[in-house]
Amino acid sequence: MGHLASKQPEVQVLLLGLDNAGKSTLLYKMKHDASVSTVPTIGFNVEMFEARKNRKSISVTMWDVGGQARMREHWQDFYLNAAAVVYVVDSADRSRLEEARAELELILGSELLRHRPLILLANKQDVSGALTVTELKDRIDLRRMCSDRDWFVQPCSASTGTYLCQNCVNKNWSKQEYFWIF
Ligand SMILES: Nc1nc2c(ncn2[C@@H]2O[C@H](COP(=O)(O)OP(=O)(O)O)[C@@H](O)[C@H]2O)c(=O)[nH]1
Ligand SMILES: [Mg+2]
Repeated sequence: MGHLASKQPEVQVLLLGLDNAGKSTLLYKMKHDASVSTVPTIGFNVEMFEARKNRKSISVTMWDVGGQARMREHWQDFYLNAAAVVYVVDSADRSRLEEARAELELILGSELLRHRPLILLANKQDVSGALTVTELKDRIDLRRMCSDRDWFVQPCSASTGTYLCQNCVNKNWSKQEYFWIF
């Protein structure tokens, strides 16, 4: 087998969401299966890791772009090469849900992201009182927003790794499956 045959497909994924949603925590959990203390992201973090699609390895480059208001104007710079968008919501912060919804609507309105699939991560499910997936779907009308793209909503906890990591206690949803959508 030559080197060409072993060249893996590569995809770029954008990790977006308001500041404090849990994007950086998620990125490092996915990369290292470790809980890392994060500081608010200035600029961006980027990590590559292996995932599987249809039993084939793919190389995923995940961009975690700082979520603070002044960073959001730069999100568009990352849109062009994105195969999919992962939008992280802090399900425990009801006070910012409308802000998160409005920001998502803006993102999905971008021509550059037309037809790109969306995974909405209902993060912080370990916090008691967090909105459930059903409640989130009610509040964020994804069916309307995503009429021209594939989408799904996935509950998770970036801190505990629930539904994210292969070695986590609850591994109904492994890292491999996470990327079926591409
Ligand atoms: N309880 C809980 N806290 C989380 C979770 N994910 C992130 N956090 C915390 O939320 C805060 C913001 O996380 P961070 O990853 O920096 O958010 P970012 O601004 O979106 O990158 C940090 O204190 C994290 O420890 C989670 O699933 N559960
Ligand atoms: Mg961050």
